[in-house]
Amino acid sequence: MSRPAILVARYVLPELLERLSQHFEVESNQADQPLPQPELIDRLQGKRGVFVTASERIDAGLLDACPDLRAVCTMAVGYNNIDVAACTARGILVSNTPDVLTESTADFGFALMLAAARRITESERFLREGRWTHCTYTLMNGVDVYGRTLGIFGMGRIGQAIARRGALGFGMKVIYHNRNRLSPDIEATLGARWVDKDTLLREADHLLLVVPYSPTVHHAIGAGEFARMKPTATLTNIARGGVVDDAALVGALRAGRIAAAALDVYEGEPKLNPGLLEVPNVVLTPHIASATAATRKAMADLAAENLIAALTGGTPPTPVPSS
Ligand code: 8YV
Repeated sequence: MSRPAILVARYVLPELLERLSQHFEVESNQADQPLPQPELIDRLQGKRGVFVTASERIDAGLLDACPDLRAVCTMAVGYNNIDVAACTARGILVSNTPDVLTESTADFGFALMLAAARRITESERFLREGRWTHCTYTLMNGVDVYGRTLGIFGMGRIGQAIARRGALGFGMKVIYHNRNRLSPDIEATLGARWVDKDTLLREADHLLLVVPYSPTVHHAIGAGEFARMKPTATLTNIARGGVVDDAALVGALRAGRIAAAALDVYEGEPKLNPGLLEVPNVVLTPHIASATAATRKAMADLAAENLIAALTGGTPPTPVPSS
């Protein structure tokens, strides 16, 4: 019997291609340029499985055009780029990569928040541009983190890891808003208190967004929310572009409605709202929250493990909940 054919839609380490080739006829994209949708569909013809990242759009149109697909395995914890209901309706497995990236992503989210609070990237630009002539009382005064109130919007694995960093490492008071409350014992362990969204906005000194993207949270943070935040507050988004109204954020940063922001994800990425490139009080990184070599390898290995199990009669370790 011929071996199933798969497409590895983005770059992976050569040894992982080798591992997949032990089970499948593998077509790869080591050039790692995201495939335009028509080319992705064309290259998926006859394929039983596909390895994707958060960049590839797996929608009903693609699934209709690729009737052989049986498994979509993404190297990401977020999967809003995949129409899971359409996959489920066609009996197609969808998997993601939770847990293996939790700590790296939480580290990065906390680092971004610190960088925004203490104006680290703004200070570096100031120094590199030769503008530092002497120390002054107000030079790059930021806002404190230690002992302040950490607000977390979205309290899943990554949000809880961030809460641990704040409560245990920085003596912070942790409040959170989530669709579902955590159990009392987890709240006690984290020292976290559930609050409604309005309270989260009003009380947080540092607000971190780690909520999974869905239309229900599109522009969950916009002009109205910035108006309710402290003028000394910072906002950090490591969730997904679209959770924040980036145009409203530019306005809030320009007007000083909040002190600073840090973004790893953007509406329309890799393009950004041009205003974000003009305001000094924002830290900008290119969607790298999970990007350590070890964690990227663990994510790719887990996505491949799901693909192998799904297409060889095994049990995929991390299927996403079917819609
Ligand atoms: C991905 C991410 O690695 O896991 C996610 O949801 O956004 C990142 O960790 C990146 O999007 C590439 O897939």
